[in-house]
Amino acid sequence: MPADDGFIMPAEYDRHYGCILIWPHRRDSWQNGAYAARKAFAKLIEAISRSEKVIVCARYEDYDSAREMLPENVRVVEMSSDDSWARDVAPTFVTNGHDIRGIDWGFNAWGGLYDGLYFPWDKDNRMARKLCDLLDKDSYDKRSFILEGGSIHTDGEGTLLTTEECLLGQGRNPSMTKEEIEEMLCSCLGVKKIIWLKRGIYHDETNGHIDNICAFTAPGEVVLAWTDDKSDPQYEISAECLDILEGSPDARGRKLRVHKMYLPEPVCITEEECDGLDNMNGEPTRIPGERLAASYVNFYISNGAVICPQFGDKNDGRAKELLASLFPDRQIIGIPSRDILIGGGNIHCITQQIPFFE
Ligand code: KQY
Repeated sequence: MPADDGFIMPAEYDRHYGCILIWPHRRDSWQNGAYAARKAFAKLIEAISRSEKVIVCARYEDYDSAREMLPENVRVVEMSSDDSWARDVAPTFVTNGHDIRGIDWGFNAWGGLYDGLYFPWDKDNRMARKLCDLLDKDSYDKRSFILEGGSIHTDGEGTLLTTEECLLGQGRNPSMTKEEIEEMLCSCLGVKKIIWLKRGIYHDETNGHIDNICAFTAPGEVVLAWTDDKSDPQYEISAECLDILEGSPDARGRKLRVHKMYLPEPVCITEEECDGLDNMNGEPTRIPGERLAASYVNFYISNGAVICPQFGDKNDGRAKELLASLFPDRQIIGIPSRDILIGGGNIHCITQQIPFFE
């Protein structure tokens, strides 16, 4: 187990070797054969590749498209996948300060047969091990425990953030108690304190992944997705998170500084966008007017930049200004990300950092 051998999960703001993404292809996730999503992924990948290595996994039939649309300094490797959520299907890497290893969690498409989002998911479930092999790094086989990378955030100093909505739901590990889940996370990731928020972003189909609502920006500091609109169901959820965060010292006993990150106005999918999505098993995957889980918290911290979703909303600039104040040594890059959001997640969900190793 990583904790016993000195390997821990570092924070995302620690130095990276690189980043993994998966080229989008699924026609019931991404509009018009994923064309618009590919353009958004390509912008993001170019931005990340300015300061760290990027590996993009593409299916055999999409290899040429990825190679043509991506910069030369990006490595494209052929690998099968069910969809494109690297945060959730790539390994969670742990480090001992010199080398890295990958944790191969079980993946069941966010809830398996209980409330999962697609079936089958076996190609996704094989990716973590394949990526460890590709990087020539050892892996821990934890496939008996269902976990997605988007459901955890760490500060690299012993604290982990997650949500009860996701980790204690019926679709992941229903036979485990909260204490057993805590033990698993502590031993695998080298953490000492888990801060449990109750719920994630309203109408988030991942069952409330932490990475859409709250993220560490430094030891002792977090951003929390926020609205002042009391008539929005999100208000009560964010207010409850704020109470918990303010009352939960981190693993080193620090009171967390919570920065409110104002959400965009509710973002809903249009009829035209729904028309661009294929059905899944004869049923539409989205309905016109459905609220999407848009949040600026779903950013990625690369070595040189913080890359943040933009929705064409009045709060786009405010989110970037907050990040600029929290990351004065990094460039803040906004990426129009509605075409990623339509797939059900955002920038953080489609990236997985590889910590630096010697
Ligand atoms: O947000 C994520 N981490 C994944 C979202 C998956 C959505 C599948 N349609």
